Amino acid sequence: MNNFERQIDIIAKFDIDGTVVSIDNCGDGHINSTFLAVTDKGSKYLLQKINTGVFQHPEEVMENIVNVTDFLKERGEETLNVIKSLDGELMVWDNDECYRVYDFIEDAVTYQIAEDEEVFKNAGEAFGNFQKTLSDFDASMLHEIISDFHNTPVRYKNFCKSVEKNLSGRLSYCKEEVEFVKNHADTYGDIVSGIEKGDIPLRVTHNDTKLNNILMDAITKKARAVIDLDTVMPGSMLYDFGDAIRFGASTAAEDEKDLDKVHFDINMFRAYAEGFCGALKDAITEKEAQLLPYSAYLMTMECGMRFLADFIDGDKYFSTKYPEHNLVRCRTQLRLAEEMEQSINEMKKIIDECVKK
Ligand code: ADP
Ligand code: GN1
Ligand code: MG
Repeated sequence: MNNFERQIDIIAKFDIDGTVVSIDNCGDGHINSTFLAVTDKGSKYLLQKINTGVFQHPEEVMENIVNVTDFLKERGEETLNVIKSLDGELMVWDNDECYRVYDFIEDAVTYQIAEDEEVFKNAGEAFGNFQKTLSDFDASMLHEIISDFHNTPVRYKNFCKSVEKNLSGRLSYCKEEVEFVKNHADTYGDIVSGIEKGDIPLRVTHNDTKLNNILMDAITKKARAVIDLDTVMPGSMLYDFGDAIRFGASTAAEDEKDLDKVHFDINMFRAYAEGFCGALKDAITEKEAQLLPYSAYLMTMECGMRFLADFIDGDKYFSTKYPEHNLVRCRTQLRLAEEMEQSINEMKKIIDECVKK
């Protein structure tokens, strides 16, 4: 049986309208395998093979998603719609592979790069509203999907272990990058220690706020739905802000090879901050406001060290298209983090203006 036949077989186990006539790759995520399926009745579905290496308890992921999306639907938000299997299950296993199906959200686009400030400001508003809406959601209902997901000191410890083990033998190709990450080791602790001390509140957060995790209306450029809800967990608003900036306030793609093209764009930072802080203004504490600029730097460093650790481990976590892909991604992140460090005061001024408005 080829892949296509296999997927047709799998999606037929879900409660869909009609018989699938075509299946194509879809989207550009680094974790799951995503396909668009169309039936003979013209209905479109999103079939996803859940990465069970990353999500070791997919049933918990699906429970979180159903609870969160039910809550969002009750509040009138457009969101993912889970299609159950004919047996009423949230996912279907095929040997060791685990699949789920969503309605395909039509007439929407995802951006791999923030094309203009308006798009990015709208994204900031959407992620801000997402968090604001979920402030009434009972966090105790959520499973912790990946522990220490944004615990940067723990990420750094794991990074050091990867360097020590050098499983892929690739260490000699990335000495400079490893040095850069190690030289910044004393800058990784401020969010985690703030949470531990009770200075930074835990909220229900998305935790993976890159721009291609929002579906946007192709014509109006307004956000339609926040997607990729696998990592919705208790976290800090600083994670959601910083992670979005690391991806969207860059002048180039996350995997741009020519570093001369990669810069931190302060105007994009302002646009996102206006959208995000505008939506959350009344909720942002003084401490959070103070750390928003740093969160951009920290989430960027963290992602850089994750890409680098994965390169050294031999590409076990993120999907890659060529052998140096994770190293190329790491380099853009380190470049951006370096520029963000230099722009901290400028970022602070912008945040001050945004939270005062
Ligand atoms: P990953 O975890 O691998 O990033 P995502 O859930 O983000 O996977 O999906 C990958 C891409 O598939 C998204 O960036 C988006 O372009 C597309 N996509 C995901 N869900 C839907 C949906 N329900 N409707 C339309 N497109 C979707
Ligand atoms: C992954 O799933 P995706 O591609 O939206 C990763 C994020 C990283 C991002 C880097 C569950 O996001 O944490 O920031 O890649 N998701 C997971 O692009 O690890
Ligand atoms: Mg995604």
